[in-house]
Amino acid sequence: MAGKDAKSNAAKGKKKEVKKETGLGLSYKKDENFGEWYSEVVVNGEMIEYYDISGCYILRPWAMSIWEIMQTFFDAEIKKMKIKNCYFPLFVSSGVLQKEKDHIEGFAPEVAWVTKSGESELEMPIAIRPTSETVMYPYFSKWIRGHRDLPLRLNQWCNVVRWEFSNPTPFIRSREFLWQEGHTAFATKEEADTEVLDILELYRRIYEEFLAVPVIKGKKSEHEKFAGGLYTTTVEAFVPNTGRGVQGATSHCLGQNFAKMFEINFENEKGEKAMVWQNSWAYTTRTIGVMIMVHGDDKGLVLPPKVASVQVIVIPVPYKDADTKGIFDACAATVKSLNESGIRAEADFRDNYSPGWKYSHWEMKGVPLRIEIGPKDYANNQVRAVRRDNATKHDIPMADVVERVKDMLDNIQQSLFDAAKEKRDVCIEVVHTWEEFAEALGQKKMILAPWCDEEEVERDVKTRTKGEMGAAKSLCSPFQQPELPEGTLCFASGKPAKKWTYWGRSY
Ligand code: 87F
Repeated sequence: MAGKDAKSNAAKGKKKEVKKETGLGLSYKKDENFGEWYSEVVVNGEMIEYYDISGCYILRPWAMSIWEIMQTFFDAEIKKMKIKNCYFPLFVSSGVLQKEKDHIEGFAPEVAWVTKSGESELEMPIAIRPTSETVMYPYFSKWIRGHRDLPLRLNQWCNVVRWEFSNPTPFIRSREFLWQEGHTAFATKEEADTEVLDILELYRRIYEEFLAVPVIKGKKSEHEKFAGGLYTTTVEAFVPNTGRGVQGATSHCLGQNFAKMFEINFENEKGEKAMVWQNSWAYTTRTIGVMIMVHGDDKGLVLPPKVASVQVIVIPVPYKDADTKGIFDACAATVKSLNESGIRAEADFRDNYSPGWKYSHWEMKGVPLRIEIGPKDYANNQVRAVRRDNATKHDIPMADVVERVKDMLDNIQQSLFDAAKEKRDVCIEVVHTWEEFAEALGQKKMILAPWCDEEEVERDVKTRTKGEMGAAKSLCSPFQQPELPEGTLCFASGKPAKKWTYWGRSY
């Protein structure tokens, strides 16, 4: 594609001095071929580079900077909660990994093993952590003796490997990914319950306040919860283009299952032996994929200001006889005053690209706000600001730049969230019967239905909806339950309904 466009520009004899005058546009449209659009946007937006191992991706600085901004927020918040960071090894012995049979059973095919060093076989294969329950909990058992050792609240920022076989997607489903995993132990269930929700609220804030993606907080069904735990809470996002729900992050109460297995006991205040109550919780680089899918458009990425490493790109627009030096100095001064007031701004002074090329380039990368300074702006002591989210143009007096840019960035952040919420909300369909459910599923909806909450019925829903697009499953029972009038029946079984639950296809 690049070659073709370069040639056509050369043929027109345009801008010979400008290198790489390549077509920057995307070849796929979000609404026409979402899958190809996504692959193209993550690469052209310089988030991802594909790698020669399927399901593994290079996270380029543009993606990593988003991860780091969320990490800085979350890390500070959990430190306020007295949670401490640690680091456990990447490798797990098979004995330790398989100690908790129930937990590992369904996941076993996804575990990657190291079997050789150089040419020699290892005496025992060593697993690469897919999660660290079994890695950490033997040491919880060792470190927890009495009630004064509790709570024990640890977190680690690391990578994990799950050798997935279903279609890999950058950020959304990759064989190696980054996450934080929190693992905590308490003397009482009440403390554990409280933490589960405190962490879930931080996950909601990451999605809603940082990524501008609306999520639904709720509880997973028995079928969808983490099998090793007592209950699982989740923040569920939705991708309107594909009509799929996506588990945004999870916060589990593990109850005492692992404490039993790993003998994590303590002497309580009465001098009796007791078992700890545990939680585990994680969010991953999937967050970034959800944000891209929700906000991206036909011009590329659209980054919410709060996670954009460059919030404002300043582009000089020199013109033949104009005062080029004056324009460049005005750009530098604008960046300086924005930076001094805490706004992440940069100027693109490269002389081998045209202003038009730069506009497309930074649009592709999703920078929330572009500031152009041309001869007329310079003469009038003003700048032109162009919003990435809605392409509106605003002429701003130089003296007001900082204040106005701040307002605009806040406004963009809010507009992105509002637009995403509106788009998601029109995809939510309330149904009461199987016919309505099947119809809504066909229309790629996220479905809210009264449910009897029986595992058998969920399995049945899965079987009845199997097909090319994948089966429907329960996403979560929202904490905010609409009223459920007496006598309401389950959409799938016709038995008395116990709760409202979201259903749909999912990632
Ligand atoms: C894949 C292979 C082996 C998910 C796996 O959600 C084990 C597992 O235990 C596995 N895939 N899980 C569940 C992970 C549960 C839990 N771990 C800590 C979390 C949050 C962080």
